[in-house]
Amino acid sequence: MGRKTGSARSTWASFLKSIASFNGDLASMTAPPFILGKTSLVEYSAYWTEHPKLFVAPAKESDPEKRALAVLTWFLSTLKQQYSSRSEKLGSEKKPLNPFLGELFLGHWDDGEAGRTELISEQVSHHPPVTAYSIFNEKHGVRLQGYNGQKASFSSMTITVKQVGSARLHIDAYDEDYFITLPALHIEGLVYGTPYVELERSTVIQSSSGYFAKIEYTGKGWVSGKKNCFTATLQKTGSKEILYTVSGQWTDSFTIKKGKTEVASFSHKTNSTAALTLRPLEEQDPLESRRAWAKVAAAIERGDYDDTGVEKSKIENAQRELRKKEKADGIPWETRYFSAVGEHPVVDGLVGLINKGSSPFSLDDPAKTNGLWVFDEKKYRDIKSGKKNADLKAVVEKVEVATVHAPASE
Ligand code: HCR
Repeated sequence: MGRKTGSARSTWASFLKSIASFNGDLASMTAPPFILGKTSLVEYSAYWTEHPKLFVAPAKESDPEKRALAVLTWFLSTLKQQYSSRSEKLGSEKKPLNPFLGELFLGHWDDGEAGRTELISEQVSHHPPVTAYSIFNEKHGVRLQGYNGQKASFSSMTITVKQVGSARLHIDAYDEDYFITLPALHIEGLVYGTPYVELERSTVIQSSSGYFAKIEYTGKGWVSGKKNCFTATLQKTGSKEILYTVSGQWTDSFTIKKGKTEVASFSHKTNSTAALTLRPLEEQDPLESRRAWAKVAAAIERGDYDDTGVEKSKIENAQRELRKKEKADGIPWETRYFSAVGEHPVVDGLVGLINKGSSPFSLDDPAKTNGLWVFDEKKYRDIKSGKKNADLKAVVEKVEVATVHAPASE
């Protein structure tokens, strides 16, 4: 158990005992203080685009097969940030802060070549917890949107997490869509007190132009013995011919082959991530994650777990008060950038293609994510043009009032 003290060791042992019977809602899991992360889950959407050049690369390919390969390459490049960056940086996986309803994470990446890529991430549901995001680069006309929640179970000393939801990439110039499913994962290293993520099973990417990629996560490779291994193939939907095979470690490097010939490779060692720009804390509104959680994050940073609890309770109580008020007023919370829709023809079409290609797949029941979430361009434009400012001011004031009046603890 590394360098943990005797009391940390016994806290960890009781934590392991407690999760043996938890209900699958990761947000409700009470983790020992030393495993608490300072980052809210609403921030994790940024992991999709920490390589902006790869994100926009598909738009530069005029051949649909090459575009599909560029999408697959970009997707594979995102896995390390999504699933291992925290354990690499902090020595172990951490339990993220549970986003509150309406929490936002807004920023952008500026890159000489790719231009500006914008990020909008919003907590669109609290029960069950669901985060929606929209990431777009206007210069290259590449747009990603999606939403996700998690369902967890515990057995044989591992937490297994199934992701509900999906992502969708759109390339304006070709009016092309890519439907992307999200990997299941499990947490390894729990017994040693150094949790880290391993991906499992498979994910698929289906394009409207008729290309299908399947990524199989094999964990520790049988031959290499290395962890985080995968093999991916790119085919025309419904065809048996494999156009490209990609294999390697999603945490390190991979090679792309046509038949037996290597045609390209990618390594995280030579592809550094781009820094996300956020507004200074004092300019952010109270719903923005870093501002809202600033006191909690500072308390975690100082290792002051009493204060962490006090500050967390202030936010949680303020949220409870808001929900009560909304109920009393009969005015439910309005998500700022996203809307839940009854049906999604583009996604349905892409899922239809997957099934036509004889890879049976069905979408998650929308009830599991409190609806099918889409980026609402109108809401976004209204906010950008200032049309929605008055409403936002009211919401912000409401939150501030609730925060100020919230009792310090339950
Ligand atoms: C499972 C997880 C919370 C969810 C995180 C998700 C699935 C969120 C959406 C992102 O796009 C991708 C993603 C990456 C993370 O790897 C995954 C987290 C890993 C651990 C965390 C648990 C809630 C932490 C459990 C606490 C342990 C350390 C005891």
